[in-house]
Amino acid sequence: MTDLFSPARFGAIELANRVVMSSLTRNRAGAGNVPTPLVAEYYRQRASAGLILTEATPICAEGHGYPRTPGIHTAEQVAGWKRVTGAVHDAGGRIALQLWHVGRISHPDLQPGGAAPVAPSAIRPAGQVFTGQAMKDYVTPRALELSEIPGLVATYAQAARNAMEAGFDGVEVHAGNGYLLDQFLRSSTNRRSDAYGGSKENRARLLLEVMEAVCREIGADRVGVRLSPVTPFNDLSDDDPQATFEYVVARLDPLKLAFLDILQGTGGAPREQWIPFDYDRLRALYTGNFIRNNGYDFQSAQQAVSSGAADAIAFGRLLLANPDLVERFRRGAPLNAPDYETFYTGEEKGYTDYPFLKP
Ligand code: 8OZ
Repeated sequence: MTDLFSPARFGAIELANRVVMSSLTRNRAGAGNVPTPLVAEYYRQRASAGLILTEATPICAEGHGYPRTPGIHTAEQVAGWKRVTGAVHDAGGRIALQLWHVGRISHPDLQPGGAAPVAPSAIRPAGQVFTGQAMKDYVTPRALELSEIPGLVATYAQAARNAMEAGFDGVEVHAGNGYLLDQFLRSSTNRRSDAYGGSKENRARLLLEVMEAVCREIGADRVGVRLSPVTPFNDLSDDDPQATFEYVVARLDPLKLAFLDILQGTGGAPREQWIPFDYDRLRALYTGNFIRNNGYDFQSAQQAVSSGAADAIAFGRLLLANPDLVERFRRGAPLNAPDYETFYTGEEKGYTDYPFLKP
């Protein structure tokens, strides 16, 4: 019987088990947004997970919206990531890079030349952004010109190429959580009147072009995608998320990707507060490897994998706080509690100092 400890093959990637490390922003990159040896140590510690999905990683300078997030668009960043992939591979793990563009979730202080961030439409997000010095209100973004879209698609493909050069086993395109591709997908942030806005078919067009370009660049069997159909994080929503995301998943299926990674529910909110959505419909529409994410514990994860509801489960906070989560699950051992104060700050504190089980 297949369970959480069973090996799996996701496209070209062999997983030792079905415990996936979810992408987690940790803000520990060094100068030039380069991953440091400390970042390599953090991922190495978690290499017993079947697959690590890295923190969200900007594909270009305009894709940044937070301080100290490591990029994949300079030679120094590629060299820094080589340290990370080498450390994880030496420890027997597998690691895919999450490709990210924040779109409007940025600020001129974080953009080249102090320019406005880009987005599908000039709609300002509610809320504030930390620019590295201060909290500032979001600004009204600049709507991308139609003529800029092919260059953007090519930038994703180039970033995937850079990830291969850095030694990653694959990439995950980040199309969730209110960032650029999600801003195109969901109706509240996409008011375009061209081929990339309006109907769900048009709103999905950019993501599908990005997926096709990235697959052409590195092979579909090393490419996954993250979707989050209902999270309101970063101030967006969809008029009919079920219809939008059923369409997206049906169009992704024939690409024969390595995996589809679905963030269920609403950020860190408890299950009772989740916006209703039928994730089983997405599972039924998708014939490839299906990762579910958010709020699982050992029991519910085992149940999901052994019933076939998922091929793997991604864990965020549990793997953050328990580098040896797989072994703890195996032994039924107690878990370290995550320290929320050090999620986004603290260097090694709350990063590489969570204790392992005694042998
Ligand atoms: C938390 C803080 C900053 C970024 C996401 C990349 O939600 C993020 C993120 C999360 O996908």
